[in-house]
Amino acid sequence: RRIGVLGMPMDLGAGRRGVDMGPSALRYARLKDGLEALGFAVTDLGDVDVPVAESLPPGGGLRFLEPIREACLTLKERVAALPEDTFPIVLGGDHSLSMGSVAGVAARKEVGVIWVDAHGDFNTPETSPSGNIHGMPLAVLAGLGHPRLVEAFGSVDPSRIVLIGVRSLDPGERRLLGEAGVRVYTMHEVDRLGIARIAEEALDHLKGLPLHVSLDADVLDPGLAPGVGTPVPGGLTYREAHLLMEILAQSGRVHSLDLVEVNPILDEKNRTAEMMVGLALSLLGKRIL
Ligand code: DIR
Ligand code: MN
Ligand code: MN
Ligand code: MN
Repeated sequence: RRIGVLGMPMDLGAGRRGVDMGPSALRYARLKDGLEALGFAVTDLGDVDVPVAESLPPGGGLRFLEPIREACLTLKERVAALPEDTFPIVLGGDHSLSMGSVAGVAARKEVGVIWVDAHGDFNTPETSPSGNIHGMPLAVLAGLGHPRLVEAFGSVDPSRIVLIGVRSLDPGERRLLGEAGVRVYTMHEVDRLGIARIAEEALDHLKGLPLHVSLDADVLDPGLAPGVGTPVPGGLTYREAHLLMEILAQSGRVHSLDLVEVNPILDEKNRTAEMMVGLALSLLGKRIL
């Protein structure tokens, strides 16, 4: 029962600054202590080197494509090199880092991906209204998008991806998600079916696969998690989010986790990081009884 924690202090993929401080905020919220209290042997492997925006040339084309690619390649190698018995938790940082973390775990074994997010993160350079790469990582993982990214990180069949909590899709990514055959549970389905049924359906859809969970803080209702760059009203409640994590934990199939998009500059105290740490503990088996 080993856990390796890796920080990825990157804000190059986001439209607003400050999400590079997310790893510090999550550590400050006592992630390591909480995991140790559950009985895990936790090693903090420190941060991956990520250049700060001010040190980079403005450059044309997709914003910060090459430095993001480079940092994500490093993350991919670090994750892929972890011993088989070590559960990686990657602390973000903007969500573009998940290109590296997921490609890293997918290099070790075939995985199913549960992407818990207010957004689809399924834009390509052609469909993106913002040009921000954190709106594209799931498409890249599924093989769609800029060839420099797809060739480095394309690693998951779209039929092995489940999106949960979605309530904001750009028109182009909405079409692409449908065409690719990604299973999408929007907040409409959360309301109609309940999060427990969705969790069970997701586990069934990804039957037989070890799972990677990528948790974007903006899936939570902004009232609970104000420290995010792109808040969208009507998110998961405290109880829905914990129940989702608990049901996934009970499956015993989750093998890796990203905690992303925590922006302490936009937060009230450190509430968002504290929420995310609580959810990580539920995902790793914390129970009331
Ligand atoms: C928007 C926002 N769809 C974009 N995406 C975000 O910029 O592509 N993803 N915030 O988490
Ligand atoms: Mn995201
Ligand atoms: Mn999001
Ligand atoms: Mn196992």
